Amino acid sequence: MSDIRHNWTREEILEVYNTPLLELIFRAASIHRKHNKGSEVQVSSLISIKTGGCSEDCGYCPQAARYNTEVKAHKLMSVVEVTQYAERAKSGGASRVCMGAAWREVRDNRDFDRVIDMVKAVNEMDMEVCCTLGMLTEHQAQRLADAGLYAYNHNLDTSEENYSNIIGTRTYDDRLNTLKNVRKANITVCSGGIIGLGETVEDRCGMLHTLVNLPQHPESVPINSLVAVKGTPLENQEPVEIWEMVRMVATTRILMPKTVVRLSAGRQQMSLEGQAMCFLAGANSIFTGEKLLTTPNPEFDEDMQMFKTFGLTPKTPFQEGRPVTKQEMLSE
Ligand code: SAM
Ligand code: DTB
Ligand code: SF4
Repeated sequence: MSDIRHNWTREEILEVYNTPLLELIFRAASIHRKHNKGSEVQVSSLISIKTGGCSEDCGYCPQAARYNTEVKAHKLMSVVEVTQYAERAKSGGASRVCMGAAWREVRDNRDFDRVIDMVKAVNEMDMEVCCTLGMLTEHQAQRLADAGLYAYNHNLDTSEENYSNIIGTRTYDDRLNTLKNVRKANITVCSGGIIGLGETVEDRCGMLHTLVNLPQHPESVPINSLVAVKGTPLENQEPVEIWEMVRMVATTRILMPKTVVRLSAGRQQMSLEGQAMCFLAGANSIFTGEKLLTTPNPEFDEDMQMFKTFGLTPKTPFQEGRPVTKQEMLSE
């Protein structure tokens, strides 16, 4: 049977997830090395281009306006500010920049025009550009693609069954519809979720079931571990054990052998040994820089020391080829 499948059942996925731990890690590590360079890790940098004041009610998120958190709202950054951040990220070895906005959805207004200019500017700096801006229409996705956007991040976050316990202001189908619009525009898909929301193992596997059975596997799957922020409804959630993170990473790797599996939020709370297990089990991307969007991340120097200790090297950009924009196609 091929390693790349789109017909996984939930039972099969649960069976993988519940495999005895060391056997699970071994299986995931073997698949990882068969399909990818085991020592290569993609380094991405996050920029919060518009912070806080979001109208959604995502129970985990410090940027939702309705919760009383310490996040200070900030209007959309200027293109110059963004390129300065991107320049710094590049000199630190990042091959991808991800621009995040605390929006429910993109609106066709001047702010979106400015984001288009940001995408063009970072693309010209020879880095892969990713955006996460909330829901998108087909036309908006196409505009981003034409500006040279490489990837779009839009997480399913949890299973369809658990979704309404965490988020009430949009549906699972809304999320899937945006992913469809992103695909149609030929932008690569980045979609994953969070563990530690109070979900069951079945919910984790349910989310992976939806992702793996999409017509095409997402090119990246971020696995976040909840950063419980004071003032959010999930502020008192117990932290997940590192073994759960390892199991989630390993299962994602086995299900989607060629996908970039990103160790996302929650690294600040993980030991070096825990992160080493995750890399062994197939994680091959991280966010670097002292901040994620609003919460702390390990210091850049600590991460570079970790790469040295583990013998990891940062991945260079565009190994899978550059996206061809409509304009380039027309001029050929
Ligand atoms: N507003 C856009 C959206 O919701 O798609 C983009 C930004 S939003 C902050 C991106 C993702 O960050 C969420 O889907 C969620 O998976 C993750 N996230 C947000 N807050 C988090 C937290 N406290 N802990 C872990 N992950 C978090
Ligand atoms: C993703 O899956 N994780 C990143 C990125 N995509 C945009 C965001 C994590 C945010 C963690 C909470 C914060 O820093 O605000
Ligand atoms: Fe808004 Fe995104 Fe946070 Fe939800 S996750 S509240 S949509 S910024």
